[in-house]
Amino acid sequence: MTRIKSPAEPFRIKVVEPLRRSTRAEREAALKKAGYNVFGLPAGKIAIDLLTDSGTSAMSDAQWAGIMMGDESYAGARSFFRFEKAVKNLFGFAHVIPTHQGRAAERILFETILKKGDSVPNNIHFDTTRANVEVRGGIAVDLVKDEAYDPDIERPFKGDMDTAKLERLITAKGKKRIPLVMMTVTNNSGGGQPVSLANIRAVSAVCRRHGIPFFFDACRFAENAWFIKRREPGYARKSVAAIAREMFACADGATMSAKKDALVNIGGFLTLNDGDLASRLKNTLIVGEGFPTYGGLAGRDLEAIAQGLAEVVDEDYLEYRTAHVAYLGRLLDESGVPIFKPVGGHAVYLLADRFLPHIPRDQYPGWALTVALYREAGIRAVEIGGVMFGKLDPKTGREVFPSLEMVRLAIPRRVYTASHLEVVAEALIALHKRRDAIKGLRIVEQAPHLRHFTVRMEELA
Ligand code: P71
Repeated sequence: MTRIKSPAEPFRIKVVEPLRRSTRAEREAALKKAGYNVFGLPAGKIAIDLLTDSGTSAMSDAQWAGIMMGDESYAGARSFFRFEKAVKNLFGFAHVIPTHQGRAAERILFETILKKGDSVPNNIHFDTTRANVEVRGGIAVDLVKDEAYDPDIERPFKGDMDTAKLERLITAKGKKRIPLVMMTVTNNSGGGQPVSLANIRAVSAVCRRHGIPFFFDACRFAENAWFIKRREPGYARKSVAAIAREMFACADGATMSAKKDALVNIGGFLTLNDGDLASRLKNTLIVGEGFPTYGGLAGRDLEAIAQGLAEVVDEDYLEYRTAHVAYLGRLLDESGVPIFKPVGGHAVYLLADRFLPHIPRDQYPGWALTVALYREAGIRAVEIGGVMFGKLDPKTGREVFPSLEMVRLAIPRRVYTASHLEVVAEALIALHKRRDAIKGLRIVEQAPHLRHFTVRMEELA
């Protein structure tokens, strides 16, 4: 399998952390105790952890140096101003409000602007965004182009929103019931696919025409900008930083989980142009997160974000990053393991319904695959399918499933080498050969929102 070449890491390793081994019996016991939910596993019993790329990056020497330089003043810390400058430099909005992570930015935003019954369009909402809309009685509407749901068409920008669907929604609901339009870059629930600048401009034009604010869910903005540079005509010679600025110039603001493309372990922010709204958001922030110059973070965290934002737009890094993820995709694809195509920016998504055609959707094939992968190889992945996004239809009492049933192998940034990816590919190829032995599951216990985090399951005989 090493015929396919892996990209060379554009860094050398200065600090290491041992990987842990476990026996199959230990993993079996851990699964049982966790209710067959990989979120419940102790990380000490995991060999390679691909649960998420969020908050799992390795920081650079310059970021660690920044940690020592953190100014921990309650108000007006030097670190805040450095952070604010770094965010403004790439995002270009007038106001920057730190939060402890992305979902706090979402909560504060929706708490302030969303009324019961309002609709919030997005290309596809990720789980926390959807939950933050829905817990306030809002309706989260996914308006991505249909091609996003076809895992086989190789198109460059499968994260693009369908502007005709957006126009129809605005006509149907009225612009007063749509407090904002969001756009997730890259589109995490749809295979980590990028959105083109042409589409960003088109969506922005629709929003401006109707006077509806347009916000990015910007977690993976740098990976998105890299794909624009590589795939969209006219951008090959622009810098990723310039492309990012061009993206954000089309919008009114953004929520950001810094745990992804700011290369840090914790943090987030809200950034926007509207001064009145910024003041209202800060009032909400003070009640729940902290004073507006730290927003639930330590000064050192703000330093690390500022430095991370400078590093993430480095083009050697982004070329390696996307090639590294694509390398795992190619190893799997060449061996007939079904994956979503093309490979996204931060993860390879397995097509669980094709991997396990003998398991019906109501026995959660994606979830079953995460259990099997851990049991066999100590590798942790996450289901992005029927458990994460399934809904009970109040009329029929039956579960309605999202169209894609996937398992995401999210690759932490600067953490694993190409050899680790080869171990993952080998385990999955072996599992695919023995797939008939994998069993479906049923839900024993679940929470009303974001059930995947705490659900308890039982394997079916
Ligand atoms: C990811 C996560 C974090 C996560 C979520 C569910 C299970 C496991 C891990 C978080 C996102 C995201 C997008 C597009 C907002 C958030 C929230 N993603 N928007 O993909 O992907 O950010 O975690 O900092 O609160 O693993 P937050």
